[in-house]
Amino acid sequence: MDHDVEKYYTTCMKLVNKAAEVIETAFYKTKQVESKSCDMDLVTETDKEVEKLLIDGLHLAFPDHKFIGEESTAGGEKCILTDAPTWIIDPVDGTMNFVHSLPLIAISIGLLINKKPIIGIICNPILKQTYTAKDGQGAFLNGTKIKVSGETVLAKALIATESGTNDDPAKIEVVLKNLGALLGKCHGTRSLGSAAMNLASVASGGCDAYYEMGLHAWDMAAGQLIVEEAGGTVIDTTGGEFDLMSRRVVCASSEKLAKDIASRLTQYEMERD
Ligand code: LIP
Repeated sequence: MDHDVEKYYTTCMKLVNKAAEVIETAFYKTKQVESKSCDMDLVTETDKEVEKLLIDGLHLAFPDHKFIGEESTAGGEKCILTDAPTWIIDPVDGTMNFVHSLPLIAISIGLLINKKPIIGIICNPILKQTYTAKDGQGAFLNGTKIKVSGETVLAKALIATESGTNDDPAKIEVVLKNLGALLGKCHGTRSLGSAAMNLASVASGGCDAYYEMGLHAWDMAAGQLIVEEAGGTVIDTTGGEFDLMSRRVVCASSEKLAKDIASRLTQYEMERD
C-alpha cells in the first residue's frame, strides 16, 4: 500500500500546533496533578487533554491507523506495535517539568509503518522549538536543517542522562553507578528532564550523547528518527541494536561515542513495553 507521508505529516503538524496552544495556555496556571506508578510519575489534566486532541484528530483523518499513547496506556490500553501505521504519542514529555513550570517540555509524536520510523515531531511550545524529521529527508529545527556535533571522543563529550521517574532503590543504585562511570571522564553531564528534549539536543549538537534506562516507546519514537536523520547513532544500552520497546537508549553524535558509553553502563532489567 502506498502511503501519503506528506499528508500524514501536514495533518499531524496542524494538530501539534493546536496542542501547543493548549499547553501554552496551561503552562503558568495551577495544574491538577495525579500520581501514576509512583509519586515521581505524574499526569496532569493537560497530558490527558492533549493526548485526546491528537488521537481524536489523527483517528478522524486516518481511521485505519493505530495508536500508542502514554496516557491511554496508563489508562489500561495495551501497548502493541504491529506493522500497521502507528502513531506513538507522548502528549507532554517532561511532565515533572510541566508541573513545576520549567519550560523543558515537549509534545513527542512518532509515526511508524512496518515498525520503521517514518515521521518524528518534537515540539516545545514554550521555547517555540519544533524539531522534525521524515525518513530519508534530514532533520530540522523550526525548518532549518540540523546536524549532530560529530564528536567521537568521550573526554570531550557533554552527556545527557536522567534519574527517571522510578523510586526503586535498585534502579537508583544503577543510575548512580552509571553516573560514577562517566563523571570525570567526559566534559560533563546534563539532565533536561524530558527524554524528547534530550534526544533533540543530541540531534542539534547541543549535547553529544544521551542515555537512559526505564523509558517508554512514546519517549523515544520521535527522537530516534530525528537523531538518525541528523546523522547520529541510536543503539541499545547493551551496545546492540536499538529496540523501541526495550525501554532503553544510548544515542550519540557518532557510533564510536555511542558504543564507548554503552560499554561502560551497568544494565537495569525492566519489563518490555
Ligand atoms: C519522562 C521523561 C523523563 C524520563 C522519564 C520519563 P514523562 O516522561 O521524559 O526525562 O527520565 O523516564 O519517561 O513521564 O514526563 O512523559
